[in-house]
Amino acid sequence: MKKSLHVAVCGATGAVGREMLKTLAQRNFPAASITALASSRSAGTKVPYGDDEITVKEMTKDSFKGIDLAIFSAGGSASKEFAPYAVASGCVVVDNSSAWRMDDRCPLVVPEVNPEDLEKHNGIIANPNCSTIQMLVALKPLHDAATIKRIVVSTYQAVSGTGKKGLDELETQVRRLFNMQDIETSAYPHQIAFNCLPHIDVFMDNEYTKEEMKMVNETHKMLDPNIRVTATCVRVPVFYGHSESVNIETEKKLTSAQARVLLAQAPGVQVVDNPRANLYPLAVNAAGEDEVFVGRIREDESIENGLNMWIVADNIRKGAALNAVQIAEALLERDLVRVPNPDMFM
Ligand code: 25A
Ligand code: L14
Repeated sequence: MKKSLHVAVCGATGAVGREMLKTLAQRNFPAASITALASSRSAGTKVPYGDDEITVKEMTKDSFKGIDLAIFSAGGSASKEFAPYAVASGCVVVDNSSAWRMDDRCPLVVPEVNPEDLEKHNGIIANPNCSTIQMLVALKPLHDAATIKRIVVSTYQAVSGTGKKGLDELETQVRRLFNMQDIETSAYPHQIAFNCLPHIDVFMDNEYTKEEMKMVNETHKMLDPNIRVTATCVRVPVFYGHSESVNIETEKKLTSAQARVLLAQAPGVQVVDNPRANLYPLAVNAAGEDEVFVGRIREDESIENGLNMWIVADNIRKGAALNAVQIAEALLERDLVRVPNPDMFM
Protein backbone atom coordinates (compact mmCIF):
# COMPACT_ATOMS: atom_id res chain seq x y z
CA MET A 1 0.00 0.00 0.00
CA LYS A 2 1.21 3.48 -0.87
CA LYS A 3 1.60 5.32 2.43
CA SER A 4 2.42 8.73 1.05
CA LEU A 5 1.04 10.20 -2.15
CA HIS A 6 1.96 12.87 -4.65
CA VAL A 7 -1.21 14.96 -4.71
CA ALA A 8 -2.47 17.67 -7.07
CA VAL A 9 -5.31 20.11 -6.27
CA CYS A 10 -6.82 21.28 -9.58
CA GLY A 11 -8.71 24.58 -9.39
CA ALA A 12 -6.63 25.41 -6.31
CA THR A 13 -7.37 29.16 -6.42
CA GLY A 14 -11.16 28.78 -6.19
CA ALA A 15 -13.29 28.87 -3.07
CA VAL A 16 -13.44 25.06 -2.99
CA GLY A 17 -9.81 24.46 -4.04
CA ARG A 18 -8.54 26.68 -1.23
CA GLU A 19 -10.69 24.77 1.26
CA MET A 20 -9.31 21.48 -0.14
CA LEU A 21 -5.74 22.59 0.60
CA LYS A 22 -6.79 23.69 4.08
CA THR A 23 -8.59 20.37 4.71
CA LEU A 24 -5.65 18.25 3.50
CA ALA A 25 -3.33 20.13 5.87
CA GLN A 26 -5.76 20.07 8.84
CA ARG A 27 -6.33 16.32 8.54
CA ASN A 28 -2.62 15.55 8.01
CA PHE A 29 -3.32 13.81 4.72
CA PRO A 30 -0.22 11.71 3.97
CA ALA A 31 1.04 13.78 1.02
CA ALA A 32 4.61 13.34 -0.19
CA SER A 33 4.08 16.53 -2.23
CA ILE A 34 1.25 18.91 -3.08
CA THR A 35 0.92 20.55 -6.50
CA ALA A 36 -1.53 23.46 -6.92
CA LEU A 37 -2.99 23.80 -10.43
CA ALA A 38 -5.41 26.37 -11.88
CA SER A 39 -5.98 28.25 -15.11
CA SER A 40 -3.31 30.41 -16.78
CA ARG A 41 -4.99 33.44 -15.11
CA SER A 42 -3.63 32.32 -11.73
CA ALA A 43 -0.28 30.75 -12.70
CA GLY A 44 2.50 32.21 -10.55
CA THR A 45 0.20 33.31 -7.70
CA LYS A 46 0.46 31.63 -4.30
CA VAL A 47 -2.09 29.69 -2.25
CA PRO A 48 -1.81 28.75 1.44
CA TYR A 49 -1.16 25.14 2.51
CA GLY A 50 -0.84 24.75 6.27
CA ASP A 51 1.89 27.19 7.32
CA ASP A 52 3.39 27.16 3.81
CA GLU A 53 2.50 28.74 0.50
CA ILE A 54 2.46 26.90 -2.81
CA THR A 55 3.02 28.55 -6.18
CA VAL A 56 0.17 27.85 -8.58
CA LYS A 57 0.99 26.28 -11.94
CA GLU A 58 -1.16 26.25 -15.04
CA MET A 59 -3.03 22.96 -15.51
CA THR A 60 -2.10 21.26 -18.80
CA LYS A 61 -2.34 17.73 -20.22
CA ASP A 62 1.17 17.09 -18.89
CA SER A 63 0.55 18.26 -15.31
CA PHE A 64 -0.09 14.75 -13.98
CA LYS A 65 3.22 12.96 -14.57
CA GLY A 66 4.35 11.56 -11.21
CA ILE A 67 1.05 12.51 -9.50
CA ASP A 68 -0.81 9.66 -7.72
CA LEU A 69 -4.01 11.49 -6.82
CA ALA A 70 -5.66 14.63 -8.24
CA ILE A 71 -8.56 16.36 -6.53
CA PHE A 72 -10.41 18.53 -9.05
CA SER A 73 -12.62 21.54 -8.43
CA ALA A 74 -12.03 23.50 -11.60
CA GLY A 75 -15.55 23.43 -13.05
CA GLY A 76 -17.23 20.95 -15.34
CA SER A 77 -15.53 21.83 -18.61
CA ALA A 78 -11.99 21.75 -17.15
CA SER A 79 -12.76 18.36 -15.55
CA LYS A 80 -14.09 16.97 -18.82
CA GLU A 81 -10.98 18.20 -20.63
CA PHE A 82 -8.20 17.29 -18.16
CA ALA A 83 -9.36 14.36 -15.98
CA PRO A 84 -8.91 11.84 -18.85
CA TYR A 85 -5.25 12.90 -19.23
CA ALA A 86 -4.73 12.54 -15.48
CA VAL A 87 -6.11 8.99 -15.54
CA ALA A 88 -4.06 8.19 -18.65
CA SER A 89 -0.92 9.02 -16.70
CA GLY A 90 -1.93 6.66 -13.90
CA CYS A 91 -3.37 9.28 -11.57
CA VAL A 92 -6.63 8.66 -9.66
CA VAL A 93 -9.07 11.59 -9.88
CA VAL A 94 -11.60 12.72 -7.28
CA ASP A 95 -13.76 15.25 -9.14
CA ASN A 96 -15.97 17.85 -7.48
CA SER A 97 -17.66 19.12 -10.66
CA SER A 98 -20.87 17.87 -12.22
CA ALA A 99 -18.97 16.49 -15.25
CA TRP A 100 -18.72 12.79 -14.31
CA ARG A 101 -21.40 12.29 -11.66
CA MET A 102 -23.93 10.44 -13.78
CA ASP A 103 -21.34 8.57 -15.89
CA ASP A 104 -21.79 4.80 -15.28
CA ARG A 105 -18.01 4.33 -15.25
CA CYS A 106 -17.65 6.68 -12.26
CA PRO A 107 -18.78 5.91 -8.72
CA LEU A 108 -20.51 8.82 -6.99
CA VAL A 109 -19.65 8.63 -3.31
CA VAL A 110 -20.44 10.04 0.11
CA PRO A 111 -18.28 8.01 2.53
CA GLU A 112 -21.07 7.84 5.16
CA VAL A 113 -23.57 6.60 2.54
CA ASN A 114 -22.01 4.29 -0.09
CA PRO A 115 -18.25 3.79 0.50
CA GLU A 116 -18.48 0.28 -1.02
CA ASP A 117 -19.01 1.85 -4.48
CA LEU A 118 -15.34 2.93 -4.40
CA GLU A 119 -14.26 -0.69 -4.96
CA LYS A 120 -15.31 -0.64 -8.62
CA HIS A 121 -13.77 2.69 -9.59
CA ASN A 122 -12.06 3.12 -12.97
CA GLY A 123 -9.86 6.11 -12.18
CA ILE A 124 -12.44 8.88 -11.71
CA ILE A 125 -14.56 9.11 -8.56
CA ALA A 126 -17.21 11.84 -8.58
CA ASN A 127 -18.02 14.01 -5.58
CA PRO A 128 -21.77 14.74 -5.42
CA ASN A 129 -23.56 18.06 -5.43
CA CYS A 130 -23.38 19.90 -2.10
CA SER A 131 -27.16 19.86 -1.51
CA THR A 132 -27.37 16.12 -2.14
CA ILE A 133 -24.42 15.29 0.13
CA GLN A 134 -25.82 16.88 3.27
CA MET A 135 -29.31 15.51 2.66
CA LEU A 136 -28.11 11.93 2.20
CA VAL A 137 -25.75 11.93 5.19
CA ALA A 138 -28.85 12.60 7.30
CA LEU A 139 -31.31 10.37 5.42
CA LYS A 140 -29.12 7.25 5.11
CA PRO A 141 -29.71 5.99 8.71
CA LEU A 142 -33.44 6.71 8.41
CA HIS A 143 -33.66 4.84 5.10
CA ASP A 144 -31.81 1.85 6.58
CA ALA A 145 -34.27 1.74 9.48
CA ALA A 146 -37.60 2.51 7.81
CA THR A 147 -37.19 2.59 3.97
CA ILE A 148 -37.85 6.04 2.56
CA LYS A 149 -40.50 6.04 -0.20
CA ARG A 150 -40.59 9.74 -1.07
CA ILE A 151 -38.56 12.90 -0.38
CA VAL A 152 -39.82 16.49 -0.79
CA VAL A 153 -36.97 18.97 -0.30
CA SER A 154 -36.63 22.75 -0.51
CA THR A 155 -33.13 24.22 -0.22
CA TYR A 156 -31.89 27.60 1.01
CA GLN A 157 -28.44 27.81 -0.62
CA ALA A 158 -25.54 30.12 0.21
CA VAL A 159 -23.82 32.33 -2.37
CA SER A 160 -20.42 30.67 -1.72
CA GLY A 161 -21.69 27.86 -3.98
CA THR A 162 -21.02 30.27 -6.83
CA GLY A 163 -17.43 30.75 -5.61
CA LYS A 164 -15.75 34.09 -5.03
CA LYS A 165 -17.96 35.91 -7.52
CA GLY A 166 -21.08 34.95 -5.55
CA LEU A 167 -19.53 36.07 -2.24
CA ASP A 168 -18.40 39.37 -3.82
CA GLU A 169 -21.80 40.04 -5.39
CA LEU A 170 -23.75 39.66 -2.13
CA GLU A 171 -21.27 41.79 -0.20
CA THR A 172 -21.18 44.55 -2.84
CA GLN A 173 -24.96 44.69 -3.19
CA VAL A 174 -25.50 44.89 0.59
CA ARG A 175 -22.96 47.72 0.91
CA ARG A 176 -24.38 49.68 -2.01
CA LEU A 177 -28.01 49.30 -0.96
CA PHE A 178 -27.14 50.50 2.55
CA ASN A 179 -25.60 53.57 0.95
CA MET A 180 -28.64 54.28 -1.27
CA GLN A 181 -26.64 53.43 -4.40
CA ASP A 182 -27.74 51.52 -7.49
CA ILE A 183 -26.64 47.91 -7.77
CA GLU A 184 -25.44 45.76 -10.64
CA THR A 185 -26.07 42.07 -11.14
CA SER A 186 -23.58 39.68 -12.75
CA ALA A 187 -23.28 36.41 -10.79
CA TYR A 188 -27.08 36.04 -10.64
CA PRO A 189 -29.88 37.19 -12.97
CA HIS A 190 -31.49 39.27 -10.16
CA GLN A 191 -30.62 41.11 -6.96
CA ILE A 192 -29.52 38.57 -4.31
CA ALA A 193 -29.19 40.98 -1.34
CA PHE A 194 -32.40 40.90 0.75
CA ASN A 195 -33.96 38.52 -1.78
CA CYS A 196 -34.56 34.81 -2.56
CA LEU A 197 -34.05 33.40 -6.06
CA PRO A 198 -35.81 30.11 -6.97
CA HIS A 199 -33.14 29.49 -9.57
CA ILE A 200 -29.82 27.59 -9.18
CA ASP A 201 -27.90 26.41 -12.23
CA VAL A 202 -29.76 26.34 -15.58
CA PHE A 203 -33.39 25.54 -16.41
CA MET A 204 -34.05 22.17 -18.09
CA ASP A 205 -36.75 21.07 -20.54
CA ASN A 206 -38.92 19.69 -17.72
CA GLU A 207 -39.16 23.16 -16.05
CA TYR A 208 -36.93 22.13 -13.14
CA THR A 209 -33.44 23.56 -12.69
CA LYS A 210 -30.35 21.41 -13.20
CA GLU A 211 -29.58 21.78 -9.46
CA GLU A 212 -33.01 20.32 -8.61
CA MET A 213 -32.50 17.41 -11.00
CA LYS A 214 -29.04 16.72 -9.54
CA MET A 215 -30.72 16.11 -6.16
CA VAL A 216 -33.13 13.64 -7.79
CA ASN A 217 -30.62 11.77 -9.96
CA GLU A 218 -27.77 11.66 -7.45
CA THR A 219 -30.09 10.34 -4.70
CA HIS A 220 -31.11 7.54 -7.05
CA LYS A 221 -27.50 6.71 -7.92
CA MET A 222 -26.18 6.68 -4.34
CA LEU A 223 -29.03 5.77 -1.99
CA ASP A 224 -31.88 3.98 -3.80
CA PRO A 225 -33.39 4.29 -7.30
CA ASN A 226 -36.85 3.50 -5.90
CA ILE A 227 -37.17 6.66 -3.81
CA ARG A 228 -39.38 9.31 -5.40
CA VAL A 229 -37.67 12.69 -5.02
CA THR A 230 -38.84 16.23 -5.78
CA ALA A 231 -36.80 19.36 -5.10
CA THR A 232 -37.02 23.15 -5.16
CA CYS A 233 -33.62 24.87 -4.94
CA VAL A 234 -33.46 28.48 -3.77
CA ARG A 235 -30.52 30.89 -3.51
CA VAL A 236 -30.68 33.00 -0.34
CA PRO A 237 -28.51 35.92 0.88
CA VAL A 238 -26.33 33.77 3.16
CA PHE A 239 -22.54 33.60 2.71
CA TYR A 240 -21.72 30.06 3.93
CA GLY A 241 -23.96 27.05 4.69
CA HIS A 242 -26.85 25.48 2.83
CA SER A 243 -30.09 24.82 4.76
CA GLU A 244 -32.77 22.35 3.69
CA SER A 245 -36.37 21.71 4.66
CA VAL A 246 -36.80 17.96 4.11
CA ASN A 247 -40.01 15.95 4.25
CA ILE A 248 -39.83 12.15 4.01
CA GLU A 249 -42.47 9.44 3.76
CA THR A 250 -41.34 6.02 4.99
CA GLU A 251 -42.63 2.47 4.64
CA LYS A 252 -42.28 1.71 8.36
CA LYS A 253 -43.37 4.15 11.06
CA LEU A 254 -40.57 6.19 12.67
CA THR A 255 -41.43 8.42 15.59
CA SER A 256 -39.53 11.69 15.92
CA ALA A 257 -37.89 10.28 19.07
CA GLN A 258 -36.69 7.18 17.18
CA ALA A 259 -35.36 9.36 14.35
CA ARG A 260 -33.49 11.52 16.85
CA VAL A 261 -31.80 8.42 18.35
CA LEU A 262 -30.84 7.08 14.91
CA LEU A 263 -29.44 10.45 13.84
CA ALA A 264 -27.54 10.94 17.11
CA GLN A 265 -25.66 7.68 16.38
CA ALA A 266 -25.09 8.36 12.66
CA PRO A 267 -21.56 9.14 11.44
CA GLY A 268 -21.06 12.75 10.36
CA VAL A 269 -24.35 13.93 11.90
CA GLN A 270 -24.95 16.19 14.87
CA VAL A 271 -28.49 16.57 16.20
CA VAL A 272 -29.32 20.13 17.31
CA ASP A 273 -32.96 19.93 18.31
CA ASN A 274 -34.14 21.68 21.44
CA PRO A 275 -36.91 24.07 20.40
CA ARG A 276 -37.65 25.07 24.01
CA ALA A 277 -34.17 26.59 24.19
CA ASN A 278 -34.48 28.01 20.65
CA LEU A 279 -31.89 25.49 19.49
CA TYR A 280 -31.96 24.27 15.89
CA PRO A 281 -29.33 24.12 13.12
CA LEU A 282 -28.23 27.47 11.68
CA ALA A 283 -26.07 28.24 8.66
CA VAL A 284 -23.97 30.74 10.63
CA ASN A 285 -23.11 28.02 13.16
CA ALA A 286 -22.48 25.32 10.55
CA ALA A 287 -19.98 27.52 8.65
CA GLY A 288 -16.46 26.16 9.10
CA GLU A 289 -17.69 22.91 10.71
CA ASP A 290 -17.45 19.34 9.38
CA GLU A 291 -20.78 17.88 10.56
CA VAL A 292 -24.21 17.81 9.00
CA PHE A 293 -26.56 19.39 11.55
CA VAL A 294 -30.15 18.12 11.87
CA GLY A 295 -33.00 19.56 13.90
CA ARG A 296 -36.71 20.52 13.89
CA ILE A 297 -37.36 16.77 13.69
CA ARG A 298 -41.11 16.24 13.89
CA GLU A 299 -43.78 13.87 12.63
CA ASP A 300 -45.70 14.90 9.53
CA GLU A 301 -49.26 14.81 10.85
CA SER A 302 -50.74 14.93 7.34
CA ILE A 303 -49.69 11.32 6.49
CA GLU A 304 -49.29 7.97 8.29
CA ASN A 305 -45.50 7.60 8.18
CA GLY A 306 -43.81 10.92 7.62
CA LEU A 307 -41.15 13.15 9.13
CA ASN A 308 -40.06 16.76 8.65
CA MET A 309 -36.57 18.02 9.46
CA TRP A 310 -34.15 20.90 8.90
CA ILE A 311 -30.68 19.94 7.63
CA VAL A 312 -27.74 22.38 7.54
CA ALA A 313 -24.07 21.99 6.54
CA ASP A 314 -21.15 24.06 5.30
CA ASN A 315 -21.51 23.74 1.53
CA ILE A 316 -17.81 24.35 0.88
CA ARG A 317 -16.64 21.84 3.53
CA LYS A 318 -18.88 18.74 3.76
CA GLY A 319 -20.61 19.87 0.55
CA ALA A 320 -17.37 19.93 -1.42
CA ALA A 321 -13.79 19.99 -0.06
CA LEU A 322 -14.17 17.79 3.02
CA ASN A 323 -16.21 15.12 1.23
CA ALA A 324 -13.59 14.98 -1.54
CA VAL A 325 -10.75 14.60 0.97
CA GLN A 326 -12.73 11.91 2.85
CA ILE A 327 -13.09 10.04 -0.46
CA ALA A 328 -9.32 10.27 -0.90
CA GLU A 329 -8.78 8.96 2.65
CA ALA A 330 -11.18 6.06 2.02
CA LEU A 331 -9.35 5.20 -1.23
CA LEU A 332 -6.05 5.14 0.61
CA GLU A 333 -7.45 3.01 3.47
CA ARG A 334 -8.80 0.47 0.98
CA ASP A 335 -5.63 0.44 -1.11
CA LEU A 336 -7.57 1.74 -4.12
CA VAL A 337 -5.20 4.51 -5.28
CA ARG A 338 -4.50 2.78 -8.60
CA VAL A 339 -5.80 3.06 -12.15
CA PRO A 340 -7.01 -0.25 -13.61
CA ASN A 341 -7.25 0.92 -17.23
CA PRO A 342 -5.48 4.20 -18.05
CA ASP A 343 -7.19 4.53 -21.46
CA MET A 344 -10.74 4.22 -20.13
CA PHE A 345 -11.63 7.92 -20.54
CA MET A 346 -9.51 8.85 -23.59
O1 25A B 1 -21.07 23.35 -12.10
P1 25A B 1 -19.68 22.92 -12.44
O2 25A B 1 -19.29 23.30 -13.82
O3 25A B 1 -19.46 21.49 -12.13
O4 25A B 1 -18.70 23.83 -11.54
C1 25A B 1 -18.40 23.59 -10.24
C2 25A B 1 -17.62 24.81 -9.78
O5 25A B 1 -18.48 25.49 -8.88
C3 25A B 1 -17.75 25.95 -7.77
C4 25A B 1 -16.30 25.61 -7.97
O6 25A B 1 -15.68 26.78 -8.51
C5 25A B 1 -16.37 24.49 -8.98
O7 25A B 1 -15.20 24.50 -9.78
N1 25A B 1 -18.28 25.44 -6.54
C6 25A B 1 -18.56 26.16 -5.46
N2 25A B 1 -19.09 25.44 -4.50
C7 25A B 1 -19.17 24.19 -4.94
C8 25A B 1 -19.62 22.96 -4.41
N3 25A B 1 -20.14 22.87 -3.19
C9 25A B 1 -18.64 24.18 -6.24
N4 25A B 1 -18.56 23.07 -6.94
C10 25A B 1 -19.00 21.95 -6.39
N5 25A B 1 -19.52 21.87 -5.16
P2 25A B 1 -14.68 27.74 -7.70
O8 25A B 1 -15.05 29.13 -7.96
O9 25A B 1 -14.55 27.31 -6.30
O10 25A B 1 -13.30 27.48 -8.42
C11 25A B 1 -13.07 27.40 -9.76
C12 25A B 1 -11.57 27.00 -9.88
O11 25A B 1 -11.36 26.40 -11.14
C13 25A B 1 -10.24 27.04 -11.76
N6 25A B 1 -10.32 26.93 -13.18
C14 25A B 1 -11.26 27.42 -14.00
N7 25A B 1 -11.00 27.06 -15.28
C15 25A B 1 -9.87 26.33 -15.26
C16 25A B 1 -9.43 26.26 -13.92
N8 25A B 1 -8.33 25.61 -13.57
C17 25A B 1 -7.62 25.02 -14.56
N9 25A B 1 -7.96 25.03 -15.85
C18 25A B 1 -9.07 25.68 -16.25
N10 25A B 1 -9.41 25.69 -17.53
C19 25A B 1 -10.28 28.43 -11.26
O12 25A B 1 -9.03 29.01 -11.37
C20 25A B 1 -10.68 28.22 -9.80
O13 25A B 1 -9.56 27.85 -9.06
P3 25A B 1 -8.81 30.53 -11.82
O14 25A B 1 -7.40 30.63 -12.24
O15 25A B 1 -9.88 30.95 -12.82
O16 25A B 1 -9.01 31.36 -10.50
C21 25A B 1 -9.98 32.24 -10.33
C22 25A B 1 -9.49 33.39 -9.43
O17 25A B 1 -10.49 33.56 -8.42
C23 25A B 1 -9.94 34.16 -7.28
N11 25A B 1 -10.47 33.50 -6.10
C24 25A B 1 -11.33 32.50 -6.12
N12 25A B 1 -11.67 32.15 -4.87
C25 25A B 1 -11.00 32.94 -4.02
C26 25A B 1 -10.22 33.81 -4.80
N13 25A B 1 -9.45 34.73 -4.23
C27 25A B 1 -9.40 34.82 -2.88
N14 25A B 1 -10.15 34.00 -2.06
C28 25A B 1 -10.94 33.07 -2.62
N15 25A B 1 -11.66 32.24 -1.80
C29 25A B 1 -8.49 34.10 -7.40
O18 25A B 1 -8.03 35.40 -7.64
C30 25A B 1 -8.25 33.20 -8.58
O19 25A B 1 -7.10 33.62 -9.21
O1 L14 C 1 -23.12 20.91 -9.09
O2 L14 C 1 -24.65 26.56 -4.97
O3 L14 C 1 -21.57 21.02 -7.66
O4 L14 C 1 -24.20 27.33 -6.95
C1 L14 C 1 -22.17 23.41 -6.84
C2 L14 C 1 -22.51 24.79 -6.43
C3 L14 C 1 -23.91 23.52 -8.61
C4 L14 C 1 -24.27 24.90 -8.11
C5 L14 C 1 -22.41 21.57 -8.35
C6 L14 C 1 -24.30 26.40 -6.16
C7 L14 C 1 -22.52 23.07 -8.25
C8 L14 C 1 -23.98 25.02 -6.65
